[in-house]
Amino acid sequence: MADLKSTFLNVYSVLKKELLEDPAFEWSPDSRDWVERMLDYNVPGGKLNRGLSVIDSYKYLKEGKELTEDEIFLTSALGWCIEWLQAYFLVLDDIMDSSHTRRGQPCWFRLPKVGLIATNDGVLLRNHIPRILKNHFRDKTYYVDLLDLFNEVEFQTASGQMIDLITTLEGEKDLSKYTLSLHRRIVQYKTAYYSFYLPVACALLMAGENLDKHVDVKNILVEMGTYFQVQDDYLDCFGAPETIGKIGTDIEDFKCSWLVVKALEICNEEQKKLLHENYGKADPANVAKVKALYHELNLKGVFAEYESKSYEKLISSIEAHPSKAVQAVLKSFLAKIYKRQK
Ligand code: DMA
Ligand code: MG
Ligand code: MG
Ligand code: MG
Repeated sequence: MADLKSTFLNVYSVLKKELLEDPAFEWSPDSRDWVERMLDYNVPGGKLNRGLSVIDSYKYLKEGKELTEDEIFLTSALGWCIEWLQAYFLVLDDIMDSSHTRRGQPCWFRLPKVGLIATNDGVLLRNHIPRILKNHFRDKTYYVDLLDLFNEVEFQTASGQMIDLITTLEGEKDLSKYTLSLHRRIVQYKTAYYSFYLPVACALLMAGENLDKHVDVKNILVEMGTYFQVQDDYLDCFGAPETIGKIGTDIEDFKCSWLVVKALEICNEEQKKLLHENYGKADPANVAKVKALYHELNLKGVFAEYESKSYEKLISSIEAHPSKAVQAVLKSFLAKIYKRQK
């Protein structure tokens, strides 16, 4: 495993070097230094689960056969494209969510030298993906499908971000619209497709599969991604910032978080009034009141219940899948996130 990760990181260096020598641009030392620093700051510092799982998934699809050097490089390159996509969305997400930290360091836009240049860096990160794909997949039969897949998933993610953001619009702050079905719609689009479906879909394309024949796999992965974002919402409030590498902002930002949806479901009239008065305010005193209510409502317990139920449901839908190789892919993915603390 440590070995796989170091191989994966080596591929990052190769891809970065190619991008920094991209012949479509006349590089200067300044521009090269900027992009290199921007990439090192934003691309490789996460858990790398999404990226690594392309390699893992492809291995399972090959049913244990040793991967060739070339296959290892290509699956890693696709994994990195997902990490690039993630970096692009996170750089912009942190600006829009007014976040302070990410992966244990200040958000990129918080660096005094960076500021809103971060928005263009986001655009650059996004542009790097088709450049990597062109460099390494242009001659593959599945090249067009790969481009199409990344385009589709990017569109879904950006649309999810849009609905995540417009529900919090100033002047329209209305907790009564926060239901489980709105929450599900937001998280399915903003998180599940790119974090769960995309890595497996990349591996399937490389293995010569037609994605239209794997709608059942997609549905399970979207379920898993939904569970993953509920964990993210939970950790935003109850996680340890030192462990998750970020300080939560969902209460301040009036987000349609799973926690507030659950709180609204189980609270009495008086508690509802407290939520209406304190949710979505930047003042730490208001935030503290919301957190105290979450404790009072035992949302930790409600979440623990949700977590084990989701796990059981996912395992039974995975076990209903006809292919053992696909089952292995999905189970290994689930094992990586079940009861995660970060
Ligand atoms: C993240 O939602 C979704 C994308 C597409 C980045 P979020 O704002 O809850 O993520 P985080 O908690 O990491 O800021
Ligand atoms: Mg955010
Ligand atoms: Mg966000
Ligand atoms: Mg979050």
